[in-house]
Amino acid sequence: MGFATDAIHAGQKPDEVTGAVITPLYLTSTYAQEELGKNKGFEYGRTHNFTRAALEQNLAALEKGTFGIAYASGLAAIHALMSLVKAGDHVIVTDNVYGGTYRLFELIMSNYGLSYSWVDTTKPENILAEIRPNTRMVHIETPTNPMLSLTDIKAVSAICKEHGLLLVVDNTFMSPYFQNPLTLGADIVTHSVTKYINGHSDLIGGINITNNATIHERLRYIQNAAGGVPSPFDCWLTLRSTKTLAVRMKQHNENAQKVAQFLLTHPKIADVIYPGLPDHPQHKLAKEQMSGFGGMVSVNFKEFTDVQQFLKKLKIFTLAESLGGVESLVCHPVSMTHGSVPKEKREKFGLTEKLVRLSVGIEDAEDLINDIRQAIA
Ligand code: P1T
Repeated sequence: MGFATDAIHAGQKPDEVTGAVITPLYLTSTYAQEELGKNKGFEYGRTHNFTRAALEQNLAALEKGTFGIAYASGLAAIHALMSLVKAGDHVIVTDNVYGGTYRLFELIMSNYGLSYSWVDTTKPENILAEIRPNTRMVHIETPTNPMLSLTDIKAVSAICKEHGLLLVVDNTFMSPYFQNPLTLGADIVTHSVTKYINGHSDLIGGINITNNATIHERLRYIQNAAGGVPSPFDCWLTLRSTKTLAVRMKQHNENAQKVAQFLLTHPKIADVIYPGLPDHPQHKLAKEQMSGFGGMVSVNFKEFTDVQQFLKKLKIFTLAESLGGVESLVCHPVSMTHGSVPKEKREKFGLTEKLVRLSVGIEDAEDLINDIRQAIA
């Protein structure tokens, strides 16, 4: 099936009891058991929920995967992946990831015997150079948040296969509509469902998707044992959202391209970072491994004072953390999403106080450009 068809139908059959076309919302913490050891396959809400299972099947289909395991947040999904490694193991991570991923790995999980190497994965050979006898996993984010740097998933997958390493790809920025890492050799795809997948800025969620039955079995066990599950209502809302993922992503892409083009010509802007621009250093790779360029645009201003004015004067773009919703947001990563990343570390990959990140929504592109024009003036 095509993406839009799967988005609307995968994991969702009409209800067997009433024929309801929309997957029912099962708000229950537990299930009646007929007698000792006899039940309908549902025992307890943390372990089983029909609405959650429908969402897991739906998102797995969109990522061309077999198994989906849902969580209460994107970070809960990434945290669960750390249960696939153990004390003494080493993980290689893209140097520029979401600040919360950095905080989880470097400031929390490192207290439990895990070690991390922060690597510029835009060059796959840098990964090769960091592999140690105890390396078990490579965790990449592509495109990265907020520098929009790309990693060649196929090339990294070849390295991981040769060295017996698990490859995890955080695909939050592209959504399954524009990029499917499992088809490029990744073992696990992780998403902050909070972002494009849900797309309406009204819930927090996460998902891990894999084709590997052994990984699935372990993650399913951890999902129940550690318990970071999403609420049934959030699963139901997300199912409602994925039905329009294809049309939303097309519009995000179209609007972001227009906004990026407009910013390119502005004298107060030093550079515009968008994988869809021919001068993006990895535009060729973007065209190869993604089927679009997404809705995120980052810009470096020439002066920080202009950044402050710009953020104050925007009217349609809201100054807020998060991204991927239908409404346009603007963020100052250094003081907001990436506050936990030390200055020396972030400046190495170009993240300074002059960088502004735009999550371009699906409003009328002309209104968005006019808003930017008045705020930057
Ligand atoms: O917020 P949560 O659902 O827990 O997702 C964490 C996360 C994981 N991966 C990426 C690439 C992300 O961007 C995020 C969350 N990011 C933001 C809140 C932000 O504004 O960048």
